[in-house]
Amino acid sequence: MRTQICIIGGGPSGLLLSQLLDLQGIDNVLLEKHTRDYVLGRIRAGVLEHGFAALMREAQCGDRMDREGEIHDGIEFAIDGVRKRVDLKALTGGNSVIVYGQTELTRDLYDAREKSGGNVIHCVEDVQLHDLKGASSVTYRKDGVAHTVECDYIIGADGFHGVSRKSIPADKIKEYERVYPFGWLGVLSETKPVANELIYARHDRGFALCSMRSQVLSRYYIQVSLADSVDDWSDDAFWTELKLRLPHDVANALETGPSIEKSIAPLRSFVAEPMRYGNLFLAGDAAHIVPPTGARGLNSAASDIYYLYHALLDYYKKGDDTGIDKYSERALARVWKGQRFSWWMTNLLHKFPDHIDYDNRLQDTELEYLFSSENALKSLAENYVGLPF
Ligand code: RFL
Ligand code: PHB
Repeated sequence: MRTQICIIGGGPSGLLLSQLLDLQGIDNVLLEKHTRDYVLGRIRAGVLEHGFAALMREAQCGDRMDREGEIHDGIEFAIDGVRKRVDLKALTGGNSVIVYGQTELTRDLYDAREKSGGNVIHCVEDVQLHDLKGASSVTYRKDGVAHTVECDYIIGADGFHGVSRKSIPADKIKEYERVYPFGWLGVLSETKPVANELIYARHDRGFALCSMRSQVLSRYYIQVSLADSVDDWSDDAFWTELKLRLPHDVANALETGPSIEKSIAPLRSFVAEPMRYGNLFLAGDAAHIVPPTGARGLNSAASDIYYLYHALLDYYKKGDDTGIDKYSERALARVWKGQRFSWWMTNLLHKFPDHIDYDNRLQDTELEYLFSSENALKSLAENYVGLPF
């Protein structure tokens, strides 16, 4: 089979690019390792930047997001039991975020690809990338049969554990990594969210987050030890610990119920650069990971797709390869800003097991400064709603 672009990975990055290119008549094939149901079963991000939402609309996939997603003009911090609101809209001169689950967004993208007859191939095995600096191709097996896709460019959108990044020679890529000494235990429950806006809680027992997917679906997280497993946490134990970390009025108002999903995610910061090798372009989690505290991961993936889409459009429509040559540099400039913000939010709000008293006092001071300075709050807000592409 021959195509212009072979996309590896059917997560939000790969699907969004596939849809955007297809609308411009740029031929592409998307290879996904798992079934659609498996991909949709992964409960992940919930907060979309306004720029990402605009890209979803451009991909003609924004209708349900605009109908069912909730616009949030602010977030709350709870510092040792005291609630403080960050007015994102006022601080950024009018920008907000949309709370709409990654699951729903991915479902919309799959539906759109299906509707326009997109070539999305699931359950591929043994994906291999060939001749990245020449006549490139991708081989895979499906149902025991070997296939080859010949293409101009390959997009590695296959997440952190994918094959694309690993296909780049080790001496041509530099990896930066920080692993945090704790994880997040997340619970999804069919309960009414405890507040109208997200609450990021800093507490001596550890960080907690109250988030949501809709008015009848809540998402909560607590910081846990890396030694913990999901089996160590019954639903009762989770709710009890969450309440201990929240302000009294929030804890009293919390509606609890059976968890319908419960998982532990380790926290990691990671960047691989450059994001291009020959005809291979990395995008999204394949090239970078952030701890979820700043709600940047999916949004950083979306900004890669924005740069990549425009680069490919210029190349195929105008014969201009500037965007292609500049992709890695442009994408990384924004990726690193997302890294900085996520690292900062993580340091600001978590209990670090290895922190000495000095570090803890600095954390207190950072929070005091943040809520005493409009400029500091503006910086937080402009990063949270998303820096311009
Ligand atoms: P994905 O979603 O990992 O998709 C990659 C796809 O590639 C497939 N794949 C392969 N396909 C073919 N061949 C192979 N060899 C393959 N290997 C892998 C996989 O099956 C998969 O379908 O990467 P993508 O598309 O770049 O999307 C990135 C986002 O998923 C991720 O950044 C966010 O979920 C991160 N994240 C958050 N981001 C936000 O912007 N806001 C948030 O509020 C937010 N919350 C979160 C998060 C991530 C979390 N976890 C679990 C890591 C909360 C959590 C708990
Ligand atoms: C979520 O709802 O899953 C979520 C929201 C905000 C974050 C991280 C995760 O910062």
